[in-house]
Amino acid sequence: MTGIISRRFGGKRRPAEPGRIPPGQYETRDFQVLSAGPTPRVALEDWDFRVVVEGCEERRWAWEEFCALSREHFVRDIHCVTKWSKLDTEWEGVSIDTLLAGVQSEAKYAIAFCDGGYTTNLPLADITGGKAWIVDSYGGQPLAPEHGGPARLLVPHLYFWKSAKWVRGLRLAKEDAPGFWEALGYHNYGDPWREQRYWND
Ligand SMILES: Nc1nc2c(c(=O)[nH]1)N[C@H]1C(S)=C(S)[C@@H](COP(=O)(O)O)O[C@H]1N2
Ligand SMILES: [Mo]
Repeated sequence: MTGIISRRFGGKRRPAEPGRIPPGQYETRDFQVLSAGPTPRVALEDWDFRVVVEGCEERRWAWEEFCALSREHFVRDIHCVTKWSKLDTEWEGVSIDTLLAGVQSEAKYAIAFCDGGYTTNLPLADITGGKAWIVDSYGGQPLAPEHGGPARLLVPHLYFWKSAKWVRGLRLAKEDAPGFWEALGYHNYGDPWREQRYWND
C-alpha cells in the first residue's frame, strides 16, 4: 500500500498550495521559451547597460562593470500570460535600485529596451523598491541566450512579458508609452492577480 502511495506521489512534487497560482493560470515545471523573434547574439565586449532619462544618457556600464555591481540572489514565482506559472525560480542579478541610485528625475515611467528591438513599459514604482532586477543567472547557471542571456529584466510580480530578455537599458520618462506587446493589445500594466491580460481586462 505504501508502495502505491510513494509511486503516486514520490516522484512528483506536491501541487502548489492554494493561493500560490494566480487566477486562470496552471503550474508547469518546464521552462518554455517565448520570443517574438530570433535570439539576438551580442559579444560581451559589445554589451552595455544604459539608463537614459528624458533622452540623456545618465549611466552606462560595460559588461565587466555590470558584473562588479553588488548582486542579489532570490527565488520568485513567474507567471506567463499564456497561462503557465513556474514556482520557485532561482535568479541572480543586480537590483534596479542599485542601477538607479543617485539618478535624479521626475520620471514616473520606464521603458526597457533590448537587442532585437523589443520594448516593454512599466511604472517606475514597479521596478524600484526591491521589486525588479537585471538578472544574468538562472538556476545557478549563466542565463541561457534563449531565456534572455546575457541579461534580462525580471519583474516577477507582473506577467512575464514585462521581463524583457536581452535587455540593454531603461529609458525613464514623465509620460507612459506602450511597449511592443502593450501596443499589440496586451494590458498596459499586466497584474496576474487581477488577470490583466489584454487591453480591456
Ligand atoms: N526581448 C524580448 N523579451 C521578451 C520577449 C521577447 O519576445 N523579446 N517575450 C516576452 C514574453 S511574451 C515572455 S512570456 C517571456 C518569456 O521568457 P522565456 O522565453 O524565458 O520563457 O519573455 C518576455 N520577454
Ligand atoms: Mo508571454
